[in-house]
Amino acid sequence: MENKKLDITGNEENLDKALRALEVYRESAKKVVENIYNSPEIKAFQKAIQAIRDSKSLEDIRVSVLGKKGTITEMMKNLGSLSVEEKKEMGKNLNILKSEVEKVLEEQKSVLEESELDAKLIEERIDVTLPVRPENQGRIHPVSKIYEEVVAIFGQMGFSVAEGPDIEEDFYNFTALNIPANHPARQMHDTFYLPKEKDGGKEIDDSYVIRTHTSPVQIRTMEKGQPPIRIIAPGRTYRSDYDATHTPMFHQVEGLVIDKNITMAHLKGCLYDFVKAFFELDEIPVRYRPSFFPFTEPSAEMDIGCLKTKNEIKIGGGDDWLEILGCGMVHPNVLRAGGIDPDEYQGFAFGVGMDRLAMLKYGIPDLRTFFESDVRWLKNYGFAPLDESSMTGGLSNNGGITR
Ligand code: 2U9
Repeated sequence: MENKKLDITGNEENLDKALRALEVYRESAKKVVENIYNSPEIKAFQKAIQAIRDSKSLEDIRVSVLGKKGTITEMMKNLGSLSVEEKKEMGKNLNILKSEVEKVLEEQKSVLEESELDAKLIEERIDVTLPVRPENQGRIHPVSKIYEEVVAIFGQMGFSVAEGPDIEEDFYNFTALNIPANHPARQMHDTFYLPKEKDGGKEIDDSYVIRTHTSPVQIRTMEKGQPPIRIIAPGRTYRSDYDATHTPMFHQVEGLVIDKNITMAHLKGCLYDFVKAFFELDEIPVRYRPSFFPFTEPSAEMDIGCLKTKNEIKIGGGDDWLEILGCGMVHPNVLRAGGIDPDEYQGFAFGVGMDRLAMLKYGIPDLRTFFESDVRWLKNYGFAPLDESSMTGGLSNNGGITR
């Protein structure tokens, strides 16, 4: 084919010539392609390639033909030794050969990829009929269970849940609760005091404690708004004590109801309903014994009837009594500290240890084991995560039997 630069800027004749030359070029190029494509060598190559069954061998062949030292690459390198005309002709043909070879290799590559994928899909097929492998499921801690139950019971009675900080100011933990400085109750609480802060070497007067009860939450609630108030304050509390029934961190739930004309009859009705719902019994004998707390006046302790045998306590019947909680009418000083006028409003309050409730309801003998983080213990005493406590759907889900 001619290698003249085509002049298409001249007359019609030149343009005609150029178009014809282009046509001739196309025809000859097509022939070369057809020739190569139909050549026995390419056909044999294609056949050999189609017989290859794995990608690795195919890649080896690609490298041996088209790689840096591959056959075609070497042939391309050798073009330098040919004359200009030969080089042009050979170069063109080699390019066509190269792209044909590439095409054959590519086609086989996708054939192999597809069949390898099919094989993989068959091999890795999921057998949906296999039984599920047992999984290590988490368990709900008995205290969390009690927490949920208590919230469900008081929630149905119209109480809201109030929360507050674990680190408390002395005022909220003691003073506002009618426990002034040097009051013996401060010692009774075995308080953890936080180190006093210093300002330029001078000790700051405010002292902080980790709360010894959740009562500061109620003071904070009273400060925020006027009655009616109907809240429970569940949460962690801290006292320096350690034996089978005491741990330095334990859980309390306290309740507070303040409104006009609230009496001890409301207290009794509310707590009676609570113990019946909590122990999932229709009737429980109860009694109130006079007691003393600085924040309530009068104060009482509530006992429930039970039967104590050698190994267990059966709640709800028998001649024995079990102390379950403390309660009383909120002391006028406490109402005043919370910004509420005791001549206008009265209230009742109660406090109960949630860990103790868990020990009683679920028969767990030693409180210390609650906080040892032993998964074997949790497996035995814990609850299934989806057994939600509710007043309608079952509180403890079969009295704790479905552990
Ligand atoms: C305010 C006013 C009054 C909360 C109360 C008790 C009685 C009580 C103990 C039970 C077992 C603590 O966990 S325990 O050791 N609590 O006996 N608690 S009355 O009285 C309040 C609280 C807040 C503003």
